[in-house]
Amino acid sequence: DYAHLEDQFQARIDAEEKIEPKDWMPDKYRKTLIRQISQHAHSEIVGMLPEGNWVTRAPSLRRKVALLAKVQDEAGHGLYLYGAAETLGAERDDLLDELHTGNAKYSSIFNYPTLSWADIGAIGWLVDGAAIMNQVPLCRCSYGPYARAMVRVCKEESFHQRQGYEIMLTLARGTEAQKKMAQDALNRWWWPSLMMFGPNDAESKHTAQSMAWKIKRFTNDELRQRFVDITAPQAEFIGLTIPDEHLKYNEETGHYDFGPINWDEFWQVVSGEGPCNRQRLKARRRAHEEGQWVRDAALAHAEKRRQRQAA
Ligand code: FAQ
Repeated sequence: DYAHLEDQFQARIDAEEKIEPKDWMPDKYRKTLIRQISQHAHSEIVGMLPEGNWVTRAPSLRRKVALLAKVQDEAGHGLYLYGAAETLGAERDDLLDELHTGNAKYSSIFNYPTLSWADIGAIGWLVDGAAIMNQVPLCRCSYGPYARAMVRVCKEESFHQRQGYEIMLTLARGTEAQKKMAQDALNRWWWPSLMMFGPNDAESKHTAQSMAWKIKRFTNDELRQRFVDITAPQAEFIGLTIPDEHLKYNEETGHYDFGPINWDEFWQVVSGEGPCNRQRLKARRRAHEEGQWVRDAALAHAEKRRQRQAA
């Protein structure tokens, strides 16, 4: 019976076995994974927009090449992740519909605007930095296809993080105006980056079950703390100031203490009312509509090949 199957399933999880697509799994495990993986895929795809805004305005050929490569990597991550969600029985068209109708979530961070070139540095350093912190443990996620997809994604994210940090370093060591631009970008991206890790543990409705199923290996607050601990000395090294008067190394705990997060802002952005939510969804819907001919052509080509093989 179902309870017995569930016990066996949990025993496999406890023994660190990977769960594969054809294995039995509780409905809620499947639903949780489809939710998380598809939100993750949408984040990668929507995440191309803020940076895409600067591809034509990169300050040098070298910067442009790196940025183009990064944005293309994100498209690739989105595709592996939709593929991983499909192994659970989800249909890609349905997932995209959910995104385009505004029903599916994607990371809050991509609803903020990129106002200067320094924002490209700040995104690589902070947003990819936060993404790696969250995704390295996902390489050990109990669901095989998601865990394996994360291995390559993390390698690419780590290159993204370094290119961003290097942009910030260069600006911070540049002219007064460049240093000011870097500081302004850090001021605007710092708090939204901390929000990427999700609500505090006490407010996180999914964490307990996702930890028991070893989908998540650390809680939202644990990963957020780790991110602050690693990033604070990096800011100091390049001579920029994190916009938090409470940020201070705590000798006793061995961690940085930091100030309160504005959760009202977070929930507002998550509910569709952030600075760029409408603009992002509009751009995605338009890209999807304008891509219709590509999907039609691919289907027609596949059909032609099928007929040729049958003949
Ligand atoms: N934004 O109970 P929890 C990237 C929602 S990295 C929007 O804590 P959970 C790379 C959450 O869905 C960014 N919504 O949920 C890149 C839930 O709502 P629901 C993507 C958020 O799942 C870099 C509710 O709040 N990374 O794209 C956010 O246990 C640069 C309650 O929350 C991933 O998706 C948020 N920040 O923990 C690309 C990683 N936080 O679904 C381009 C995989 C929470 O019940 C440029 N995902 N919510 O309606 C995860 O690790 C988890 O899903 C968390 C949330 C940690 C995000």
